[in-house]
Amino acid sequence: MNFQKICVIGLGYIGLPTASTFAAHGIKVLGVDINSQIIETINQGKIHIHEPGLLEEVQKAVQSGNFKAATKPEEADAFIIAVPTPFQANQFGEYNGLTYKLADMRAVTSAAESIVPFLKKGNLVVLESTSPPRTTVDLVAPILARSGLVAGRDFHLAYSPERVLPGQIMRELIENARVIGGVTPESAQAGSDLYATFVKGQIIQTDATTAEMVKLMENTYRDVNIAIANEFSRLADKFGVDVWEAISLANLHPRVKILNPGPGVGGHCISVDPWFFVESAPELTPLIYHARKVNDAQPHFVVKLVQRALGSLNGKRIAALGLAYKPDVDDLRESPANEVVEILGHEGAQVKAWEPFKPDANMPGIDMASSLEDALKDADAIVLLVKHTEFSKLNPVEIAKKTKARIVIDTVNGWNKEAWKNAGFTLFHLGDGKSFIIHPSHLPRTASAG
Ligand code: SAJ
Repeated sequence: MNFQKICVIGLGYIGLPTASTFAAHGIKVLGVDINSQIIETINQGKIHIHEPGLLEEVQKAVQSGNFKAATKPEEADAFIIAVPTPFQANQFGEYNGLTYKLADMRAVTSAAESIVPFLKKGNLVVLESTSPPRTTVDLVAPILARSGLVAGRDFHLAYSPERVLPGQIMRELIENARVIGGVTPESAQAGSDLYATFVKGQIIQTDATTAEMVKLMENTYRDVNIAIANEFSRLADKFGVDVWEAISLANLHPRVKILNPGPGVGGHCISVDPWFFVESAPELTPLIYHARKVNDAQPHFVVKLVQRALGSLNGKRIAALGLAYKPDVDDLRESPANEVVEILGHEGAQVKAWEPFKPDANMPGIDMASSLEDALKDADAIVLLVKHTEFSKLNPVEIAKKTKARIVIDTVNGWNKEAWKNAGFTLFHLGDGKSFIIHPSHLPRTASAG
């Protein structure tokens, strides 16, 4: 199939890179978003999100005349839907007394509705938004049928999941393998023809529901595996074992690859997508449900660890290092580090947080430090929450000069226990029961000591 003009609906982290990459490869692209400010920004050749390489691509695309943005779609050969699918804020599902989160599909619904007046015979529609299984056939196809045209007979309809990693989107968009699931084999072929415009990775055709499941399975697999690592950290803590040592030894087995425990699972993908399976079939997903619960509870486990290390949290001044949802990114949304800081505050600690990737962030309820020194200055303890490369490189001897704090809680295995001990610190690692056994304040109390 030949594509002269396409409409990309939703100009966020996925839609804008996708739209500008198509335009840079010679296709006329109309980018559509409900936010008129975003439209204005893009038509001026500027961008509203941070992603390396995106600004250059958008500027090139706008200057070439191939890329325009508007608030409404127009007739085109193909339509791509790349809108957010967050949680519903106040509605939860319930099964056997267990509550679970529900996907908010309103943006997908209205994007599909906006296409209806412009849909023509022979068009292609592709859904890219991460969605519960069967969304393409059960939600999108019936909406598009309001045009009088039938998916798979009069026009092509496909689902193609996005699997790019934030920070590397522009490269991964082109190089990653791409799965295209059609409601018919012809729809999958049409989708392949479209993405072959720029995708250099393998393009694999399947059916729409398989493609939806593939995306959810990838992120659920990772979530469940992080949950078991987090549960191992709790067991090791209880049994006086260092979980990091135990994991590295278990991983010597040729068929074992345990992931890293940490303060929890953040971001908008891995902590969200498994719920789409749970919502679609709560009776079939006890493992996925409980893995989510384990990871969601991990910030509370970290707070208990800090409390044990300090004896009490009340009035303690804590320097929290890192607020991003994972190392070396500037994205602070859905971050377990934020949650740890908030809970520490509720428990009576005075926390000052330092995030070098977003020093000016305005986080409600969080006292942001203006520098590492500012965070450390009056601290009683240091808590490492994100393994940013620049934190891993900190020299404990230098840190000792900047703070009176001598207790350090490392939740990500970023620091070497011996080096910090030699510099005069007592360092507690998450999941390291050994550090508590040797710490004098945690020896069992004698009867005389009360
Ligand atoms: N994390 C751990 N332990 C680990 C690995 C990660 O606690 O061993 C935590 C991180 O700190 C972070 C969270 O998990 O809080 C998620 O980070 P991540 O790097 O695992 O994943 P994301 O959310 O940045 O991106 C994922 C990727 N999916 C997979 O690796 C299967 C990416 O390829 C997807 O495109 C993206 O989700 C998405 O958009 O769905």
